[in-house]
Amino acid sequence: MTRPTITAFKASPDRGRGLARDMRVRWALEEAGQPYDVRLVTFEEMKQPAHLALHPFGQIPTYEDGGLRLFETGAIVLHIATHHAGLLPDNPDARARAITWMFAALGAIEPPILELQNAVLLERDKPWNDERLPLVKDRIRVRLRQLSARLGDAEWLDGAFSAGDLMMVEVLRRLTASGLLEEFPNLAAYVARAEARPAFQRAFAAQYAVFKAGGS
Ligand code: GTB
Repeated sequence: MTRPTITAFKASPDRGRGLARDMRVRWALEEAGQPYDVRLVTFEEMKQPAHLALHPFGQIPTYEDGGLRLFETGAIVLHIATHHAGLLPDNPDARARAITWMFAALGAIEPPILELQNAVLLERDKPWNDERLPLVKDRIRVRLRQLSARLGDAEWLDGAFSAGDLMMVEVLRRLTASGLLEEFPNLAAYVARAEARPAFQRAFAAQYAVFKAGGS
């Protein structure tokens, strides 16, 4: 791995709150101690051929390292974790379990959370939204209850902190504004514990600096 370049929003709609998905990649690179460059793109640039060649869906983040070009945060974080120490255990079974948690974050926990964000941001004025919103929130609660039971009093999901925790925490952080996380104190504490990690703090500061430099 040489020095990779990632893409991020030139003007993130989250106003520096570290909720856009470049945060996952920044955090993984910080945990790995891997310096990186960032190319900031506008929404218009993301839909142009140059960016579409990197990301077929015209989104951020992307990841370039030498001749390698990746998109999708799951694939990017897994690539980083595979090429650096610290994000995946050496033991093959423990490694497979950590990767399972990455998939669980993206495949089991994130989808209902995205439904809530669509309901709140894109479907607010639909006549059926008031009726649907409680159903969407309850679907999230089902998953949070199960995750909370599994985590119990443990510090991390499976032994030492791993890319599985990184991805899970990043997905859970998307619930910040909803208040749902606070219904599960061990999950709220889990997220707070992860956010206190120096690597998270560096990643957060780096994305916040982009927002501040935007003059807002
Ligand atoms: N599955 C892909 C992955 O994991 O990499 C999803 C990538 C994705 O959704 N990227 C978003 C994007 O590029 C940015 S993170 N959207 C622009 C587009 O699709 O045109 C999503 C996001 C955006 C804003 C906030 N926010 O303001 O709080 C939070 C998250």
